[in-house]
Amino acid sequence: MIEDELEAVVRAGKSVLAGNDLGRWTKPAPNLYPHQWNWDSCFIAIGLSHYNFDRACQEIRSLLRGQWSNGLLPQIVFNPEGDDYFPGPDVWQSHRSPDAPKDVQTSGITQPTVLATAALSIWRNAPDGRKDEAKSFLQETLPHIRHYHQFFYEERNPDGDGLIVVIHPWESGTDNSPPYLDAGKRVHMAYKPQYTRLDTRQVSAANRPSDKDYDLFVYLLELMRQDNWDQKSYLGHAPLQVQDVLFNSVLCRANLDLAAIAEIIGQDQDEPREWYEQTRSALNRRCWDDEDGMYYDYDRVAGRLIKIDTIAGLHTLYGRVAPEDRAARMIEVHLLNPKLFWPPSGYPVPSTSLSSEWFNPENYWLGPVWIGINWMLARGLSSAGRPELAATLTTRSLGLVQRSGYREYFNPYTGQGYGTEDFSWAAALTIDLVAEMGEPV
Ligand code: 9WN
Repeated sequence: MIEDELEAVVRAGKSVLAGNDLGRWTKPAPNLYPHQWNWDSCFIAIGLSHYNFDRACQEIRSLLRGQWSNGLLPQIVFNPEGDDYFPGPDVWQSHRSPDAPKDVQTSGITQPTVLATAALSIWRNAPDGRKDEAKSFLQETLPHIRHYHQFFYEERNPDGDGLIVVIHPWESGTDNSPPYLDAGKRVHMAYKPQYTRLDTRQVSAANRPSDKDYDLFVYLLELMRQDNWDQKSYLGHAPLQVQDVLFNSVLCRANLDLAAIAEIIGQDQDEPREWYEQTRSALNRRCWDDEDGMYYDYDRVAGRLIKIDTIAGLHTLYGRVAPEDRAARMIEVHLLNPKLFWPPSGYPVPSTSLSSEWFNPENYWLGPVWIGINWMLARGLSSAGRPELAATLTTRSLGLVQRSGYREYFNPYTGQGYGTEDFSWAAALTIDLVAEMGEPV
């Protein structure tokens, strides 16, 4: 891309973020997602950190309003003025838990933890004259980040080995990704939940999770709600428990970033380093399949790996989980394979392998490309000593948004965009990718 084109992409990205800005935080999309989402806001803060230090800090402070007293940082902090989203606060009823905050309503589950990574970006990208303020920001946020990570190791670590369990597909951030639908098949639904979907009024049903998937999502929500969002009690009988490779890898990276934050402000780094080691080695022990040369999610209820090739396994690059030999094998055999994750004339990286029986190029997490995923994979490739591949993936991702705009997800063969328009994280992370190329933003 030439300089003018890069400039135009950045300008358009900033205008998407400004359009979705509600003053103190940013919604993920103009209409489809009217509340504040956890990992979306962290990605948004990373983009903002390049050109608006104050607003980036504010994005994170707003998100932290939703933190529970047990450390959980919820998937959604509800906007009292936001409607048209199902399930809303009346369905979640977070106030049933004594741990939930009193002054805001939230959902009762979390999302992949990008908080430490966002805070560290804010410090790194702070203008020279504002480094002291950035350091104070880290001092202010570190206890919250630590408490959030502690939540995982205390409440979601049922085997005590640091392999964190995800109990709801929405918690994974990759909602209808095939491992969740596969694990979902084993959930016995005692009744069919009654509800009305609102998402398919805005986006074609062909591009969204199916009604059957939504039955599973809502059933699991209602089941956990019956336990008043009590983690221990729910984990004792939760019918869906996935030790998700993406989720755990993102946590590994976040632990390293938390350690870096502790170092910057002169605090002890042992705890996050120890958490990182535990989760990294548990992933390598339990989730690596040596025959296939891939990491797979582990179904803790069924007691076995879910051998479906998705982007989850590739996130071990981002999390600095995969040792050199495994990383090299996974990159050659899976990532760069034109039949799996690198469509030769299309757009890498499809969320589910092109050869999987689950693959669908037009439906949500069953195949489309997501900018947030490519961003993590590009960072992962750089960490794995493959900067040239990271650069190629960045260029292809920029080509995608240039072709189709800031859509939510894209067809890996044609680049056609689907889902909402003006998707905030696509805009924010594109700005970050351009900045990482050394271009002004
Ligand atoms: C449920 C907001 C969120 C993202 C998720 C993405 C999608 C929500 C939905 O949108 O999920 O959390 O209603 O489908 O899957 O990753 O955070 O952008």
